[in-house]
Amino acid sequence: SSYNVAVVGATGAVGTQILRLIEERNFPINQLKCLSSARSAGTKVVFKGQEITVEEAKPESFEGIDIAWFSAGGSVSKQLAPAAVERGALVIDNTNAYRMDPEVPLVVPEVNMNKAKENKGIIANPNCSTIQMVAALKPLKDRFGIDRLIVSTYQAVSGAGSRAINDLLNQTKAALEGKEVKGEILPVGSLPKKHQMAFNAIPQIDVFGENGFTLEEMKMIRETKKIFDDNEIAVSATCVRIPVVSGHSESVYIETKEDFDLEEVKELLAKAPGVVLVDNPSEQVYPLATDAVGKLEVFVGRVRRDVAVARGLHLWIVSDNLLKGAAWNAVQIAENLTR
Ligand code: 11C
Repeated sequence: SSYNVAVVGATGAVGTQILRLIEERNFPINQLKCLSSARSAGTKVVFKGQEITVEEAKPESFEGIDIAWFSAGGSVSKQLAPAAVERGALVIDNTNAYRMDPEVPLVVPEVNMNKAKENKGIIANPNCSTIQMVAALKPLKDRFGIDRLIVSTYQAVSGAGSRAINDLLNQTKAALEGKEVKGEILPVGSLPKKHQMAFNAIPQIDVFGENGFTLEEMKMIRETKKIFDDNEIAVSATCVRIPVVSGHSESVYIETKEDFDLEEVKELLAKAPGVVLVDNPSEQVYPLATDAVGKLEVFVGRVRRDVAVARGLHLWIVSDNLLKGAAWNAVQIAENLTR
């Protein structure tokens, strides 16, 4: 069978990748609707050689739609996902709007695809930095258990959308030409103060909460517990934006419940679905953002035991934040459900 599908946010950084994936992978489509906010309506996109005009997303847009991917921001999802569900669509939502809703499964296929079937019309796609981390940790958690997890991220600007990419490129050019460098988007579009992103590292992704952690950090903490269905796991995060266009990198430290053998850890990672072990330090081989971009997998390397804590393990985890971190995870959920 084939499906009537809608892509909401079709002109955005993630929506563009969803369209590319469902085209390249021949997702079984009967009808495709490209939707967006009023601002981008009228834009044309090309799908399988045909020009499609992007329409403004309205409740009626979802009449007859079977599957709707949403990636046009949380407020659009809050406003329109219920209207899509009422009309019989399955919504796969890329935003933060429904992730912590107890009625909504939060799904990474390699970890908890079984939860997807419990949906009541909406399935949430986790935050990009969470997805790549839990996909890599899943086989280790299953085998050894995890008591504690500390992650520091090195996140690409495409996570903040296509305007943030342009901002980084413009700033870099200005800096190299010796002109004044003025940030326009980052760290947070909606906050008054902007920082230089070119040649910099910014320890703020999204707004700060009262506990001193940013929303991005709290997303990693809460989502990890929900996806692993484990409230006991102690998770802490520091999220940092770096001047990379795409590909999030993460330094992850875990303390396992049971003793582990390092060779077994590597074997488990090497055969885990969706995970590629890239770990040969003597040859300077480890995951790099530049190698991960355009790929669907999560890359893991720098696998080593902590020097002080016997059950402490360090990993370096890299993936394309727009693909496994967003578009691919969302398309993969749909592929698994329709197969
Ligand atoms: C970033 N992780 O890199 C964010 C983007 O909750 O889906 C993803 C925001 C989200 O800026």
